[in-house]
Amino acid sequence: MNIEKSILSDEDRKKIEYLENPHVNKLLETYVNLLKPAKVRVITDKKEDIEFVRNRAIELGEEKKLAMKGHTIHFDGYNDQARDKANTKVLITPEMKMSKAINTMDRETGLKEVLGIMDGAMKGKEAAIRFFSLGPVGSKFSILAFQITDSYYVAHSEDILYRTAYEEFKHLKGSDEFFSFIHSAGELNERGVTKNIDKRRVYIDLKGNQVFTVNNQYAGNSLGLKKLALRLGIYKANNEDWLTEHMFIMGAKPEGKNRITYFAGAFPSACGKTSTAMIPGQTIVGDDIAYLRADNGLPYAVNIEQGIFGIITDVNPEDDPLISEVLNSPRELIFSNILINNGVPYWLNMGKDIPDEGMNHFSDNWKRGMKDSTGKEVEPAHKNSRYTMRIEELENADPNLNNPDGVLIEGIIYGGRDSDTSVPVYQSLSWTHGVFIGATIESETTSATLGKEGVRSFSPMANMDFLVVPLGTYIKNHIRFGNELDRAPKVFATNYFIKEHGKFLNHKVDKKVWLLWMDGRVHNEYDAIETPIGFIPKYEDIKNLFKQIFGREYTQADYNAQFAIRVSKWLEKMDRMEDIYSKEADIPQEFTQTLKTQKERLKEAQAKYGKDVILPDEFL
Ligand code: SPV
Ligand code: MN
Repeated sequence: MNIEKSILSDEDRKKIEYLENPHVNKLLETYVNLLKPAKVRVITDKKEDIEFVRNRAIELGEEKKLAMKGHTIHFDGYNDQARDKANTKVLITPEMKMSKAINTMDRETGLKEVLGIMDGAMKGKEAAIRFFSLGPVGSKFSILAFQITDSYYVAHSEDILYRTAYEEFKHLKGSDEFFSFIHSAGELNERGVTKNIDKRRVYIDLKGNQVFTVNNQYAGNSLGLKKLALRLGIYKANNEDWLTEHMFIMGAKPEGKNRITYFAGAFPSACGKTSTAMIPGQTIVGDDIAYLRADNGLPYAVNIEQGIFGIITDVNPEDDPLISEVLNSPRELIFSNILINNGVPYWLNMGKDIPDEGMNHFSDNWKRGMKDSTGKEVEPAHKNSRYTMRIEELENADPNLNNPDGVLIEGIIYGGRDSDTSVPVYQSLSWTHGVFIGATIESETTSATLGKEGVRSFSPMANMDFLVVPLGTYIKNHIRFGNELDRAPKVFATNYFIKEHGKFLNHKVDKKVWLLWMDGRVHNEYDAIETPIGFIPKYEDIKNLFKQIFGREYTQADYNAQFAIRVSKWLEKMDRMEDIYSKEADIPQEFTQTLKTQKERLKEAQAKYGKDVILPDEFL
């Protein structure tokens, strides 16, 4: 390896040579010489190496210790608080087809641009070389990942979120079967945050199985293994015969029944995904990304992560008791972009008064009323502020979290945010209808984001931001995956956000009832009512579940308001979908047909009952 001794010490060089992998050598040599760090540290699986990373993040000022043992705070730049969709591009060659909605760029042009920006980006900085496994170590599901970063916050976060796998690279026996991620936060300002945000780029090179990301720190942009690996995984899975999904995995464990039933679920950001994966009394395998494979005719899944990068806004002891417990006790935990006052963390809607000053993502001396350069008042914490923790820290961590065989998936849940159309929970009429439900997920913007409220954004399988294959290919592969199984998972949809007169019709905790109904459906314990949109629960079953779980009275009026089929609203949704999908090439015929028949069923019901809102029991 042609890297100077002053940059790569003999000891670190030996760690690389031990792997006997010419592809690793080449990557290291190429990108160290391009990025020009002052020093390179090779991090193995050894405790002392991991500890070095943790300490280095603090020594370099990327994280600060908080009052509670093990807790640290990291700030991203004021304009680097979420995924940068505009500058995230999929690099393609002329023969590669993509949907129009996917942000693409010619591969050669993109590589030239991003490598140009990366030239010398690590000057004066220290780079960490990391080796991880996406999925349990040694599992047939898993894919290895190589990372170069000059952010020790990134390297530290990845230790919490992923399984370290330096030794696994040795087992590759020289092959190039791994993903690689090259990241630099670029030049930093006096607050230690990325200075050249205008040169922020996230370029996904599908052909090269690699991602280049520069001038950013926010984890959704910077952590190779999270949303960057998700894209490479989607590409690989869709060219093979399995699925890479933006899904949590959780185990449903109804009281008094000696069983566990695993569900995987896809929800767009801020639609209750983590809180579904964390429903009290159940177990969690993962909250963000899953690989699904068929084995002997049955679908199994692993969490590619071992930690949670969760939204902290709205987390409070009443609604999220398990997460709150972790956030309020000593352990290794990174907070990001919240308010710090006297070493104590504060975030939005935490169920406690927030001080009027402190250190936050805007300033070391933030005071209430401060305005940013656009005149907008700066909130104490960012709405997308987060915590980074290990799943095994949670008391509801599932025992199969690291099982290399994965868990058997018996149910799939699609979530959305919809104030006026869908019901709290329903089940698809078939696997293909389930794929249709997933492929028509929408989420509404809320008052908490800029712009108009209630604008619906479309995200098939909550994966729109990450799709790197044409939508038609993706849907076709989904339909095939289930059809080839001996027992496909039952497919459900949830909506926690239905409103009447501007008020939510459900409490946050009600999702437990919907989950246990789905669990019962998987085990054929409940009858259901067939409606044009799918199967909905019967009043008695839901009433009993509310009584059993919360000791709460659930009235027929509650049920009618929540489970009425709002036909014209559904037809509007079908029109929106028709509009979107008519612009896509190669949509499978089964999908188009499902859309057509769903529309027909809705119209027939409208004609038969002569009204727009049909109460559930009318379908009996
Ligand atoms: C999401 O937005 O879906 C997340 C957080 O899980 S991020 O890492 O930004 O993608
Ligand atoms: Mn996510």
